[in-house]
Amino acid sequence: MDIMRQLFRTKLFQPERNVLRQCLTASDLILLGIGAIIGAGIFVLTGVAAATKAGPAIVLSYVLAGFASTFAALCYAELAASIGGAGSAYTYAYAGLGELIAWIIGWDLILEYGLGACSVSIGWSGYVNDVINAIGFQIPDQFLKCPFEGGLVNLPAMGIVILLSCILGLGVKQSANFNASIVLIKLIAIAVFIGVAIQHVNPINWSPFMPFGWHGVVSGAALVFFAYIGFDAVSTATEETINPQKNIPLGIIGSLAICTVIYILVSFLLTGITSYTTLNVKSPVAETILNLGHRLTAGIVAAGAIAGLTSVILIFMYGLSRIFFAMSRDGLLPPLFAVVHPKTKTPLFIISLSGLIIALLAGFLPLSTVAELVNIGTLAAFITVCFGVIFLRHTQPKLHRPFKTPYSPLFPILGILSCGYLMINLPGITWLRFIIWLIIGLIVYFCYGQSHANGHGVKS
Ligand code: ALA
Repeated sequence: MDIMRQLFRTKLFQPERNVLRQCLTASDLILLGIGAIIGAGIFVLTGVAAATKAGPAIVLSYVLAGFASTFAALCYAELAASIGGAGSAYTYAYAGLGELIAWIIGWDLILEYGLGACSVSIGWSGYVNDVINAIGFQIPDQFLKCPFEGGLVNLPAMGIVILLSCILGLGVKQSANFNASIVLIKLIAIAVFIGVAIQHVNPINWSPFMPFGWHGVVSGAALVFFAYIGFDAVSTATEETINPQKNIPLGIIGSLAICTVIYILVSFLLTGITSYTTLNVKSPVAETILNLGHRLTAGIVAAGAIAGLTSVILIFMYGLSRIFFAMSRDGLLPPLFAVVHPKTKTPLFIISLSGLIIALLAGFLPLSTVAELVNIGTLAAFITVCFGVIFLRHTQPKLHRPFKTPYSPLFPILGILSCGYLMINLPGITWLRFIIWLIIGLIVYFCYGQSHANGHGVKS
């Protein structure tokens, strides 16, 4: 503890301890959003969701999940522009709904971003291994699987998390530039896929369109909702954005709109070029295009998928560090988490610590089954944000709102209902795990957060 205190007092950690660098533009934010949104959802989950849940109607699942996300995104845009803060939904809840609700949402966001980064890094490892195998090399099995799966450690998953933590530590502009280049790769890959797939569509593949009925479409939507998660991470960049009141709504809504169009196109084409029954494989988009005889395109799609997964991990880890930063600045978590390095202007300590923890989890746990926890956590945050818009319009009608959710309270209510509908379609075991996570959070709050809170969050 003494060492910690001394470290905390050193010059390195003193000047402008809690101030981040304001340098992100609207295009940085749109790319940040696309970076966080397009990843395992479209490149991996679409296959299993089409094959086992929705059939060719997976496109409707995407439309449905897109609606739920749009209502939530509009509410996020309103609160981010009028309240601001690096803590996203946590900060809005603090300003409008009080400390305990804010804590619960903050804890919930830690689950979303932490577990999200972790599960996507495990998927990343699988994809990279496929590519390494395809070019004739092999990583020994014990370095690809965690002990629960008969291996020693998942080294690639650990490696990517550590590498991305280092990039995040360098500075937010550096991270945004790195993100922009990998987003470009994935967008090119998607464009190439669309260009090739359009020539191979056979309408017979769309029949029967809804083999599992409407129920299949809805449970498919609850699963592919994962593909939309990430636009909310844009709101964690509020304190690092130039003119956030205008640019954050642009970043959130712009990135979601672009990705929704891409998802509808890709899922429609994917089920049009092959029978949905063939899609339950690890890399459905790349494999389908390979089966059509397009080796080069399949390689480009695989590269795009790896780029996609990389940017998702990067932005989720970015979001996680900013949530920790905001909660710590309000006293709910130890003060060291909010210390900003004077040179890089990034919360270096918490980036390193969370990077280390995520790397360990990714290396030693089989987290794939826990991915649905990310969905339930995110849906809970979305519902709170929609509710926050209705509540704040009522309690603080004069609050300056540079962006307003249209048709309020109708749209926020539709957001609550659609997210709630997706939530109740998640498996019982996911609910149980989520409740256990929240109980652990309440214990931490009552043992630490409540007595250390400094009330700053109320003034956000
Ligand atoms: N939306 C992100 C993905 O699909 C989480 O990987």
